[in-house]
Amino acid sequence: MQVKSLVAVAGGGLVERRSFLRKGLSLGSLAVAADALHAESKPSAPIGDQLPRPMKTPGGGDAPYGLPTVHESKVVRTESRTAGFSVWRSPLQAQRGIITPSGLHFATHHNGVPDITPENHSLMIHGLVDRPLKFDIESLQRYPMVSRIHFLECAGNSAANALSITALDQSLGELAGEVSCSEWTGIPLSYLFREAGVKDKGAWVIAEGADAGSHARSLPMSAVLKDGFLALYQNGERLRASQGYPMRLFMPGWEGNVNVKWLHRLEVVDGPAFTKDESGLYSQVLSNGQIERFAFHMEVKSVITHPSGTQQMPQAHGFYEISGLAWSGRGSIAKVEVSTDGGQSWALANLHGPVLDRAFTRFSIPWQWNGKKAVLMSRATDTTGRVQPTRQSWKARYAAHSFNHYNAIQAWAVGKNGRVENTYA
Ligand SMILES: Nc1nc2c(c(=O)[nH]1)N[C@H]1C(S)=C(S)[C@@H](COP(=O)(O)O)O[C@H]1N2
Ligand SMILES: [Mo]
Repeated sequence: MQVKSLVAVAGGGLVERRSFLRKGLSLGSLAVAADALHAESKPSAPIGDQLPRPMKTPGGGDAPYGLPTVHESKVVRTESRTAGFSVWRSPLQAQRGIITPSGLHFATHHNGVPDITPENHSLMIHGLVDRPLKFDIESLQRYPMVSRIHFLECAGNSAANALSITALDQSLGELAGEVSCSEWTGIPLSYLFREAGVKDKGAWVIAEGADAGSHARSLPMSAVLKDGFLALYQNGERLRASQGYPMRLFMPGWEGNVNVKWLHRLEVVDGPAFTKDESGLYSQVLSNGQIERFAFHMEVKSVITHPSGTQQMPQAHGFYEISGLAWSGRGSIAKVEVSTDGGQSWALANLHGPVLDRAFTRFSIPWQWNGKKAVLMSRATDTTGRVQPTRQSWKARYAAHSFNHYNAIQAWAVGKNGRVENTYA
C-alpha cells in the first residue's frame, strides 16, 4: 500500500525518518492492511471454547537457568572450521536492539575452548614491574569494577566479501557475524598495574591466554592503562566459557584477537614480542606492498539487518522499516545514511539511543518499497569523521589476498520477488 502524504527523502522510496511517529500515518495504515486480510471477522475478545488452548490448562514448569523457547531454535550461531580454527558467527539478522544475547555471541577459538576450573586459575603480572603479582579469582572479586557496553569484532569479519570474486548468497550472520555487543564488567587494568608498579622501560604488555595454543598479543602499555580492563562478567553474569571464562582482556574498539581470552599472564616488556599471532595472520599487506602492523582499531562499519541476505520481503510491496547496526572502534556513530537505489541517493537514518562509544548503534529508516528491484546500502560515519569506504576503494587499498579489517559498505539486492541477496553493486 502506498501512503501518499509521506515525504520522500531519497530515491527508491526512502521517506522522512519521523514518518512512523507522525499521528495517523503508517502504523495506522499497516493495521488497515492487517484488517483487510480478515475482512469477515471483526476482532473481538474470545470466550468459552474460543479461548486459546494455553488459557484452558495450567502452564508448565520453569527451569533453574532459563533457555530460549524451543520455537526460536533456528536462531543459532553458525560454525565454520579451518585449520584448527573454529569460528562461530552471530545471527545478526535475528537480533534487534544492540545487546547480543550471551549464547549468541560470536566466537573465534584458535585451539578449542579450554575447560578451566576457576579455583586453579590465576593471573600473573610480571616482567618490567617493581612487584610481580599473582591474582586469584577471589582476590580479584574485591577490586572496584566498571561496566561498559562495547562491541567486539574479529579482524577477519566479512572476509568472504573481501576475498570472494562473486558476492556469496549468504545470510548476514554468515557473511559478517563475527561481531557482537555486550555489557562487559571487570577491573580496569590500570589498578592492577599501579599495584605492580610498571618500570619506566615497560612500554608494552604481552597478554597470553591459558588455551592450548597460548594465544598471545603485544599491546602498547599506554593504551592498556587508558582503556584496558580485565573482564569477568558478560551481560551481568560470569563470562561464558566461549568468551574466555574465567577472565579475558578487553580493549574497547580494538580487533578481536587482542582481547585475549582465558587470560593468565601479562608480561611487561620494552617492545612488541612479534608473537606468531601478530607477525603473520594479523599483519595486513597493502596494495603497494607495504605491511600494516599493529592496526589495532576496528574501523567504522554498518550493516542493514532487516532486510538482509537470504531473507524474503514480507509483502509484495509496501511500507517497511529498514533497520541495522553501526559501530566504530574509534568513537561513537555520528550518522548513518541509507540508500535503496544502489548509492545514487542517500538519506539520513534515525539513530536509536543510547548512542554509545565503541558500541553497536541501532539505526532505522522507513521505506516505501514499490515492488521493483532495489539495492539497499548503509554508510556510517563516526565521531572522528571517518566514513565507510566502497568495496572498490577498500580493495584498492589492500593487496588482493588481504582480508582483515574489511569495513566496506554492504549492499543487499532486493529482487522483484522480494528475495534479498548479497551483492557488490
Ligand atoms: N586465548 C585466546 N584468546 C583469544 C582467541 C583464542 O583463540 N585464544 N581468539 C581471539 C580472536 S581471533 C577473537 S576474534 C576474539 C573473539 O572473542 P569471542 O570468542 O569472545 O567472540 O578472541 C580472541 N582471543
Ligand atoms: Mo579474530
